[in-house]
Amino acid sequence: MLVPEGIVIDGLSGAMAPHTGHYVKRLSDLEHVFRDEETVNATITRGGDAAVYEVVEYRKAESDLFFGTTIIHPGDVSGEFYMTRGHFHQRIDCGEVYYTQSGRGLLLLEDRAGETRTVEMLPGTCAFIPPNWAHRSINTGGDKLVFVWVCNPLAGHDYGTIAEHGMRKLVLREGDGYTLADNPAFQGHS
Ligand code: PAN
Ligand code: ZN
Repeated sequence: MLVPEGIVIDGLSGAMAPHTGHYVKRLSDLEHVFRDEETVNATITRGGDAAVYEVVEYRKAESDLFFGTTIIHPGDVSGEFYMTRGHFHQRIDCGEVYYTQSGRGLLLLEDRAGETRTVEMLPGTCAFIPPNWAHRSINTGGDKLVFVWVCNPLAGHDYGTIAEHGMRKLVLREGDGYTLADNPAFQGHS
C-alpha cells in the first residue's frame, strides 16, 4: 500500500531524503552529446572524467507521480555548457514540470515541427514542458543548477531521437552569459 510521506529536498545541493534512486552522468557517458568530442576524449584521457550532472529520484510502483531532482555542475566543453542529454517522452501525451531551486540555467525545448523555445531557469521559476516537446537543461551559471521535476512515471524517455539528430540549437558561453547558435550537425527529425 502507498502511504503519504514528506520528502526533504535541499535546494542548494539537490539532495533528497528519502529517495529511491540516484545516477551520475560523467563526460565519458556524454561523449557524443558535446559538439567537440575530441576535447571530451582528451579531457577524459588526462584523468578529468568530471561528473556533468546527477539525478536523484523518488519513484513508487503503482503511483501516477514520479519526481526528483537534477543537479547540473558548472562547466563547459569548448564553450558549450554542461547540459543533460535531452529527450522526448515516449508517450507523446505526457508533459513535465521543472521547478528551479538554485543556480542559473536555460531550458531548451523543440517540437517535431521545427520550433525552438527557451525558458530561463532561475530560482522560483516553474517551467511547463508541454507534451511532445524535446527538453534539455543547460547550466549557464557558475554554481550548481538544481531543479525539481515531476512527471508521469509512464512517460518514458526517448533518448534516441536527440542522440541521433542532436537539437537544432547549441547553447554557448558568451561573456558572462550565453548565446544560442544553430547546430551545424543537426540533420532534422520527424
Ligand atoms: C528529467 C531528466 C533529467 C536528466 O528527470 O531525465 O533532468 O536529463 P536526461 O534524462 O535528458 O539525461 C526529465 O525530464 N524526466 O522526464
Ligand atoms: Zn522529461
